[in-house]
Amino acid sequence: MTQTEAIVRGKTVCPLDCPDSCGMIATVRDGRVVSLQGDPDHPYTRGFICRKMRRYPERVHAGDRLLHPQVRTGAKGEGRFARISWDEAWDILVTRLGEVVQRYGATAVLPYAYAGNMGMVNRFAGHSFFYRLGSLRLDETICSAAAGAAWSRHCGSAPGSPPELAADAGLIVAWGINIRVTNVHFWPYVVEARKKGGRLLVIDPYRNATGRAADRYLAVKPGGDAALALGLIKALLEEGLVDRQRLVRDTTGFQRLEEYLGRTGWSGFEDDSGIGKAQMVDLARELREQPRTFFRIGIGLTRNSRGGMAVRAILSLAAVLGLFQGGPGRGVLLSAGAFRGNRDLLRFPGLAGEETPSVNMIQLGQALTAGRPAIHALFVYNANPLSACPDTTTVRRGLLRSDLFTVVHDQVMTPTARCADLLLPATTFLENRDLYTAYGHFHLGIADPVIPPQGEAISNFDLFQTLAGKMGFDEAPFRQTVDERIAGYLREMEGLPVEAGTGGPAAGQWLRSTLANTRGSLFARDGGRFAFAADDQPLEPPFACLSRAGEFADPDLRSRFPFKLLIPPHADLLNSTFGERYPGVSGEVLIHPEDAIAAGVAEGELVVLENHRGQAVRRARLSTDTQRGLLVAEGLFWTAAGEDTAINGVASQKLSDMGGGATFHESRVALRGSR
Ligand SMILES: Nc1nc2c(c(=O)[nH]1)N[C@H]1C(S)=C(S)[C@@H](COP(=O)(O)OP(=O)(O)OC[C@H]3O[C@@H](n4cnc5c(=O)[nH]c(N)nc54)[C@H](O)[C@@H]3O)O[C@H]1N2
Ligand SMILES: Nc1nc2c(c(=O)[nH]1)N[C@H]1C(S)=C(S)[C@@H](COP(=O)(O)OP(=O)(O)OC[C@H]3O[C@@H](n4cnc5c(=O)[nH]c(N)nc54)[C@H](O)[C@@H]3O)O[C@H]1N2
Ligand code: SF4
Ligand SMILES: [Mo]
Repeated sequence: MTQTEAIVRGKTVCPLDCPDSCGMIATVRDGRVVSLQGDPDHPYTRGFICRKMRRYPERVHAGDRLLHPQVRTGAKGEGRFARISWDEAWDILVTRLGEVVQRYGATAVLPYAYAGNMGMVNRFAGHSFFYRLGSLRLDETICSAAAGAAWSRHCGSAPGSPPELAADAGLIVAWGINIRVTNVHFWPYVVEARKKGGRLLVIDPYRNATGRAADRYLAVKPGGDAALALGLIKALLEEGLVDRQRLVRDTTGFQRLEEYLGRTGWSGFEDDSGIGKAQMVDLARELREQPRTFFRIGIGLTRNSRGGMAVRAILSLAAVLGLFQGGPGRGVLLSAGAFRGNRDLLRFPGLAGEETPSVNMIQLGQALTAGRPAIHALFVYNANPLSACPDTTTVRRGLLRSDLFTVVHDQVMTPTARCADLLLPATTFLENRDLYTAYGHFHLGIADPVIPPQGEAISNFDLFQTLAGKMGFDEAPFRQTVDERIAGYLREMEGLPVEAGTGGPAAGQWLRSTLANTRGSLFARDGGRFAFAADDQPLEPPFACLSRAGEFADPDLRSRFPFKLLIPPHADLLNSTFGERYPGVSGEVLIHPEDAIAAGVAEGELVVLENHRGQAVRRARLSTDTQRGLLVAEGLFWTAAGEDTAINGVASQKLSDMGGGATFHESRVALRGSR
């Protein structure tokens, strides 16, 4: 930190679940954070941050920050609480958890946490405690499970390409990713590429902010990416544009995919993707002629019943084009995979006596309302499931159960927090020390606190270390300090440059992974090869192929709920984080003007989206940026207290085809005016 009079500046890292993990500088005056700015020394994020985070100081010092433990005094979900001391809070925690364990067994306790804070220490701070307790486990699938499963199926442990390579690309393909909203620091590399004559192609069912700024936009049908990518490979084969020699040398299993594409007619690829053969042939030629092609693949396109298959097919296309070979402007980036640490050294699964059953976090609603044996204690931290989980209508029903003891540890009064029995105040990242890696680039850093904990807030780490002590757990992980935990994790980390030392870099120093490969093949390091086909997963097709849609193709749901709905992120929210800034705001829904006329809906009007799960209220925005029959509702805005109209109320708990991932972009709904 540097100090002049009462003003202190400290380097820190954005902890939010965002691929960019920005380097930042916090300015503190008289103990208050007065500004957050981008750190110009950060090699990838290079000195700017998004508008959401520029406003973060308001959140740290705002009147609605949770600063003290509180206990419920009103009815469940009513949001009435009374302040208590930490002594009382620990007492309630230890007693109530103890009672549940004694009466029903530890598997009546469910932790629910995700990545509200991506710091490696604080994100995984509770796992050791719940392993030791013997609680139910949580399958952490809500974000990238399908994408990750699909990548490793074909690429093994290969990392992605460094994003900086895209600056030299002749063609950047943004495939199911809204760069200008969810990955804003990639954009300057797009701008650089365009200055040198490069072009941006966006493939998405609606013309999102990135599509509006692109050179070319391709409106694929939702869930139609596998058909499109496979159709492009088929076109390359038919046009004689595939370099067989290279594929035989560098990859395995291509012949099986080739045979499949040869015997499958064009109509399946055209119908599923919504893109005609002629257009696919044109694009295939263009891809073949442009060696400097960079695929930036999003996680968004995996949030449907064919999501894993979409990634598999796109990766197969990338391999046919030779994009895994590396070289100037050429690459494939889904998730960076920049540092390979052993997460057991953060979570300590060895503390568990025996393997206990797990709950897929996407199906929290089902687990709370129909899980057998029943869950009697729910411990939520780092997450806001009543906004971000699918089928929030059912989640709410579960949270309102009178025989459920719910603890919520958070910084603000989220919709989930309103349903707590015991509410615990969490620090923000500005009050913690932690280690941050990234999933959209290849740098890591450590941040020190720039202010002390506010009020009586405590970090996730301190919460669970203290609670473990009070429960009488005294194994070594519960006696670790933050520094010891970081050092333990770094010890086995691959990708860490030697200058990191044993304790990691000094705060404010950014280290680049040695796995960032800017020249050769992405497989060079591990000696693996791209596998087009493999038989090691008997329940999954051996190679990428056409597959059937789930809810979108369901004939019964189709007749009752004519519209397809996507629910992607909003520029001003981070999942549901910052919802407190928009009280009473319902968010918009994009409707094609012809659909709006047919439904009798006018611009700006409040409309109801409903299905067999629930209903959501949004403001109509008429636009040809979406396709006919397709509605798009950006953003997990909170709803007014006690209301059951959050957008994820209509989203399904059904799982994607791989990895147990979510299907947020595959709900059928009906549309009507709200009057
Ligand atoms: N501002 C902001 N930034 C964020 C977030 C946020 O909420 N707000 N969330 C963060 C998190 S946790 C994550 S995981 C990332 C996610 O960021 P992304 O990987 O960008 O994923 P999404 O934003 O869900 O979806 C991206 C695009 O995929 C499109 N899509 C949906 N279905 C399909 C399909 O079938 N095919 C194709 N081709 N496209 C489809 C959507 O319309 C959307 O435009 O963003 C992170 N960054
Ligand atoms: N419809 C739809 N739903 C989605 C998505 C989508 O694209 N569409 N995206 C999905 C994705 S990709 C994800 S990753 C999930 C994310 O879902 P969640 O993990 O529930 O993420 P958030 O909604 O951001 O809520 C994070 C919460 O953690 C709190 N928090 C932040 N830091 C700390 C801390 O240090 N300690 C504690 N105790 N709490 C903290 C924040 O205040 C916030 O309330 O949402 C999913 N939901
Ligand atoms: S949310 Fe993303 S873009 Fe914004 S400051 Fe954090 S890491 Fe950077
Ligand atoms: Mo995510």
